[in-house]
Amino acid sequence: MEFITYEQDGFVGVITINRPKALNALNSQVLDELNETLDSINLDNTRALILTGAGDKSFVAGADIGEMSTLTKAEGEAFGKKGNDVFRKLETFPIPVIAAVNGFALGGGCEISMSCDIRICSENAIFGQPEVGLGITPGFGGTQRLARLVGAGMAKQMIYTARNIKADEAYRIGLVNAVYPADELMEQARKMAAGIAANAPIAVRNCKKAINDGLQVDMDQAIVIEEKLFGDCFETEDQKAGMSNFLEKDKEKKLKVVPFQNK
Ligand code: DAK
Repeated sequence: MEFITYEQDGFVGVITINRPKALNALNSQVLDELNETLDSINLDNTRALILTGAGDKSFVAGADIGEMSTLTKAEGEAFGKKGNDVFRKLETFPIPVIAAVNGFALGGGCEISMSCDIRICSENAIFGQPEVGLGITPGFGGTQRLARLVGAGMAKQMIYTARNIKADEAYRIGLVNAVYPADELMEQARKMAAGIAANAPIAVRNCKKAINDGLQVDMDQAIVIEEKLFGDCFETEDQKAGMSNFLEKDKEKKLKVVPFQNK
């Protein structure tokens, strides 16, 4: 792979978009490699992912404007589908994905971070949806995910004005969960990922699915989704070990080492 690196650190996988000369902009090759990387992850020994960008200036500065500038309508649609498919794969990936946003997250960069479950960023991070200035709409889910995350009013302001916001404002409006000094960001991301990975893997996966699927439907249907995924946890090694550890007051025995069990 030329533009994506993958590193496995215990139960945590770190994906780095590595095209720093173009501020990690997303061209077709980056999207293809990201897709392949996600497909190749061994879900039996990986419980959380971190997505970040190479270098200290940019997470992802958007879709590649050079590549897009010459696209025909049909090619534009194909490029959009490629991006949307990868972003949706990230969003519905069975395990949690943390975006460690280390600088610019513009256009497709902001959008890819919003396909992740959790966003944390460095103090120099800049978020924005500049597309209307380029004559296009946010096309990798920006109009949909931003409004769901920060509310329609704030999303509309950001998208219509194409104004970028700094890390502290992103934190204030709930776009990111936390802001760290740049040199602490990855350590904090790894710490959070390790904390997730230390919990019962089936339960964590089912929580992700319950939240994602439940948000698409009304509350009556959402509760049914939750009940099913709650029920699915029973009779698993995780559930048996987790509850018996509590009942036996065995603080040393951690369910955290139970390997992922396919039911
Ligand atoms: N694409 C391609 N190259 C980029 C790039 C980008 N988005 N952003 C930066 N680069 C390249 C620059 O061209 C420059 O390359 P060289 O000239 O060195 O070869 C290098 O990265 C360094 O950038 P700068 O020299 O500009 O660095 P500065 O520090 O001066 O400025 C900047 C940093 C991030 C403010 C600036 O680079 C910038 O404004 N970049 C563009 C940001 C942007 O507008 N991003 C949004 C792109 S639009 C679709 C779905 C989705 C999308 C499209 C279609 N469909 C459904 C069809 C998504 C659209 C977008 O993301």
